[in-house]
Amino acid sequence: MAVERTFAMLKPGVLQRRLAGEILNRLERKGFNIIALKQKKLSMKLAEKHYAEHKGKDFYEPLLKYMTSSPVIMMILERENAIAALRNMAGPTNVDEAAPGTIRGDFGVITRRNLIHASDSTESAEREMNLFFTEDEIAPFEDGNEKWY
Ligand code: FUP
Repeated sequence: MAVERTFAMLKPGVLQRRLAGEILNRLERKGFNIIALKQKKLSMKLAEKHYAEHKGKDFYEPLLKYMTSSPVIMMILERENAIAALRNMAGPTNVDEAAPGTIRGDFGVITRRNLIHASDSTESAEREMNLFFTEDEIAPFEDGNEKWY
C-alpha cells in the first residue's frame, strides 16, 4: 500500500472542549506522522472556499458560522493508506451513526460540530493541503519506528 498524505482539521469545538491532546494522541498512536501542524482562526473567505461544495444547502451558513467562531487546528498527516484510514478513524458525518471508537462516535454530540474534518479522496487531500499550507510549512521526517508498525 502506498504512503499517502491527507489533510485534517480539528474543528472549533475541539480546543474549546480541551480535546485536542486526546485526538492528536489517537492519531499518533495509529501511526500517522504529523508533518505539518498549525492553529488558526479561519477567515470567512477560507471557510467558504473549503466548503464550496455545500453552498446553497440548508446547513451551509450555520456551518460557516461555526467553523469561523474560534480557532481550529490544521494538519497534514502521512501514513500508508492515510486518506481512508483517517476517514475510518473520524467515523461517519452523522454523529449518531458514528460507532464508539471513532472520534465522532466517542465525542460528537451534534453533527454540525462533529469535531474533525478529514479529506475524502486524493483530489480533495491535494486541494485542501494546498489551500491551508505552503510547501515550507511541511516538514517530513524519518520515522525510526516505521518497521515496527
Ligand atoms: P464529511 O466529509 O464527513 O466532513 O461531511 P460533509 O462534507 O458532507 O459535511 C461537511 C460538514 O457539514 C460536516 F462535517 C458537518 C456539516 N453537516 C451538517 O451540519 N449537516 C449535514 O446534514 C451534513 C453536514
